[in-house]
Amino acid sequence: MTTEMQSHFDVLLAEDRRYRPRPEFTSEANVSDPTIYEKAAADPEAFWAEQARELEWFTPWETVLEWDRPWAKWFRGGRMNASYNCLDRHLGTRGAKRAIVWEGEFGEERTLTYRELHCEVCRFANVLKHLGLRVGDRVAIYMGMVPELPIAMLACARIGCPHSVVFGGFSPESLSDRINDAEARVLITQDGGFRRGSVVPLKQNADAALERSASIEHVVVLRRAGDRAPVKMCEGRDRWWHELIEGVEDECDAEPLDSEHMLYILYTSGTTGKPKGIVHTTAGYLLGTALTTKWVFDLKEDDVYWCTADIGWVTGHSYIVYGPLANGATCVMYEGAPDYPDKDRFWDLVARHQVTVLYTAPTSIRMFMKWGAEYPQRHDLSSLRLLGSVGEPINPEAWVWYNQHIGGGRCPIVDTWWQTETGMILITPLPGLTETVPGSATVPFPGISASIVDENGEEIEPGTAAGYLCINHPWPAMFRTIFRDPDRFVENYWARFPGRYFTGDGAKQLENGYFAIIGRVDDVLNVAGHRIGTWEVESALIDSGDVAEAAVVGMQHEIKGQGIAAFVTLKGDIEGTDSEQEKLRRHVAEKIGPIARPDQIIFAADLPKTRSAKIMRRLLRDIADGRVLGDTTTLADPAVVEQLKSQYEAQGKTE
Ligand code: 7RM
Repeated sequence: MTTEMQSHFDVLLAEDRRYRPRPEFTSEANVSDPTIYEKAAADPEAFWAEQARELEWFTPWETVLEWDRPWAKWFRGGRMNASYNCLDRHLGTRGAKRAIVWEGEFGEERTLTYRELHCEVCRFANVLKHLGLRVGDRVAIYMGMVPELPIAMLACARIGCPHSVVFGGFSPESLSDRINDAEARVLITQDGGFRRGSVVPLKQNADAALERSASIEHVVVLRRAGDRAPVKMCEGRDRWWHELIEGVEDECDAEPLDSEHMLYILYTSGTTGKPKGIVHTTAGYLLGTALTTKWVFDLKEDDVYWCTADIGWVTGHSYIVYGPLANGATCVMYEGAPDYPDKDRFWDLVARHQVTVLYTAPTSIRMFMKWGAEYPQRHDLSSLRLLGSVGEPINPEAWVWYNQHIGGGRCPIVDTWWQTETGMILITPLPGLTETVPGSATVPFPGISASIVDENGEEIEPGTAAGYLCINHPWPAMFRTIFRDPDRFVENYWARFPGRYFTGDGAKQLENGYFAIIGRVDDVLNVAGHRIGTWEVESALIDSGDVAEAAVVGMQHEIKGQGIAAFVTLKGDIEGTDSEQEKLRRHVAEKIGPIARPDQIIFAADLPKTRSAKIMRRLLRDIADGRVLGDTTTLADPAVVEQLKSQYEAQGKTE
């Protein structure tokens, strides 16, 4: 941590930077009794059990928690179904209520009531059964933001087939890696998706992926782009969605699944190796996401809720699909880009659909800030009553701008900290109770215990130093393992600080106990709220064939929070030209996906290494951020770093 950062934290708690909940908000809030924290802390299992009774169970559980560290079983003996809880349960009271209000990039609209959504999910679940899928078989889903994506997920959940959703921006190779690891039998995709007016050729990418993925027996293709994305259908393997559902029964019993039945796998970047398959199970996950949705977003019956994430990431899984639908909420879903056709698209959507709760990422907020307040000012945003932030630390300037220009100064902001692994929000304000402070996610959710520890695992006193953020006790939506790699699960998360879950984040507790998250302390970057392993980008660079050695580090980026800087040593006589830079950038984008495209590529004759030949990333980070260089005494060859620095200054170019 830099001294600059230290002073940044000291001012966070200044009196003029505190936002108290307005009494009008508190009096109507879902949670307004502050003793909830003590009650939950006194007996977390009783707390979770009480909340779990709000869900619909086919068979009640026998034990709330079995904790054979780090292996957790929540609600053992219980049977339920996530799709049933998101749909069937609402039919009596909310059948005609809007579940999904979808808008395509070109402005077309589609509304699905709970009854209609139930019907579509049942039909598609029957289709999946007819394709021969049985409980436990995995299904890969590679789609854009269309209603059929949540329909496909809920259909899988209904028949007990874990889904593995792969973000539509990922490359064919990323897709096939994920299919192969999960050994998926069916792939659901679409002809093409729309983004900023152009077509993303999803089916074509899927075809390329399937050249290396033998486990897939059937491909279901949704028609979305039509003539704009011509596809080749592979005889005996590929079928159109609309043909398959024709005449299929619209009733399909929800499978009564064990509480610990695998609901889904979602791949996320780690420190080394390929992305890891994060495994979430049924009952605990649904409880965690449903309860946090209700309490953190203060969700009421007539709210119109919009989470702007893509369902390809965990935020979309937990807070577009499972959490909101379990609450019977009306959810807005938008297919396209925020600047299409113009930079006011989000605000146009908010005003037209009368959105009341908006959940988005700091990267987007910083982008809106840069575009200027004139865009939100074009629209009436007075329907909004609560704002959320997720994915990265939100800088106080962006927080204050969000509050003023989007929230009109009247909406509480919930800065929610959580991870793919945690499944549910863990550190967050409760909007009717918690005094907020721009730049801090505030306090653990009721029933959650978090600490900051030092190198030796000793707890650090609030208001003193920064350290490692850990969660001290199991929570219901926690991931249960890494798919087919239990050793890595233990090693990565539970071994470093015995007795605690290590998040991989650095953080500090302010004097009042509030948590301020600094960012990842491992070799994982957070680019625009998306996790990318430095190792993945390095492998992609090496794979180009031109690179002898590569070291990738994060660099400060005005909008994305973190950008990607790659220090590269080229092979033999390959020259470090502009076109070589462009070639490498393009190669990484093709290999992983456009989100991994490096912002800077710095060619270097040598990389700074210790005498034991470890690349000193700390120094590279200092160079990339233009800081005074840290300690260089352990370098094998101190001249390398000076040379690098001057090379960087001469050729480093940000896109
Ligand atoms: C939900 C999600 C997780 C990483 C996490 C942090 C960072 C997320 C916040 C945050 C500061 C926040 N899942 N992070 N939320 N940092 N304040 N409110 O993003 O698995 O993709 O990423 O994101 O570093 O470890 S994720």
